[in-house]
Amino acid sequence: MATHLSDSRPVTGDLTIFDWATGPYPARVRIALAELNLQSRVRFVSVNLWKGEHKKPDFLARNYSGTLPVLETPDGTFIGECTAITEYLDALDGSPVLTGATPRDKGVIHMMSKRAELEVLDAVSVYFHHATPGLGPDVELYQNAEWGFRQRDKALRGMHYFDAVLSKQSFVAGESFSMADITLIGGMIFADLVKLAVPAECKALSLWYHRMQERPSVQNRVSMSEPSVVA
Ligand SMILES: N[C@@H](CCC(=O)N[C@@H](CS)C(=O)NCC(=O)O)C(=O)O
Repeated sequence: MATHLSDSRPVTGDLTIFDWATGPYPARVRIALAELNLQSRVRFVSVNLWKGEHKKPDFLARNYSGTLPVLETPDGTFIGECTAITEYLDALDGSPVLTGATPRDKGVIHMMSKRAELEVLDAVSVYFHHATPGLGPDVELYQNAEWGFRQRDKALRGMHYFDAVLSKQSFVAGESFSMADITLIGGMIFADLVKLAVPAECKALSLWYHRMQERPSVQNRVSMSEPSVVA
């Protein structure tokens, strides 16, 4: 279930996630939660991006960066950044399945996840915020369209890179599903939202994304907190 930022209903889960149900970055944590079967422990608090609630002082006190999602742990610690939240969730029962069980796997997964952020997801995000109306004039206080279009082109180059990776292996960081796949899924979700098409020649990337979209964790990410999301 989801409550609103200003709602004071009692906490039902021991983990609280401040997010926006349809956001591409929140999607990453929602997918991780479902993959780890932790949804029932979470209370979602909806923070309205379109109204700029993530830039208001009470939210900035929880996450200096003014971005979603943010996790509040049972001891009242706030953890921002999808990668950090996923690492926290994956470590809860002592047997990580998304972030690597060996030093080698941890390193490779972190590297490929960071690469998916830098080369695709964050680049699409900059394109959205700078070269499109983004979240609207009340929230987008500075825009630089040229920078936005450069980042769009970077994202398209990134898609070609991941197409080459996925033509040689089943998943982004090797032969099993990991946080790195979740990060790239976030990039593809954002690309869909801004109507940035995957280049036709990126067949391995498209086939991988088709497979990813069949995972229940990806399919059910928005409904995880609906219908009580406050718009
Ligand atoms: N590096 C952050 C980025 C988070 C992010 O950009 N979240 C989006 C939500 S889809 C956001 O808050 N955007 C609002 C803004 O940048 O004004 C992370 O990985 O959590």
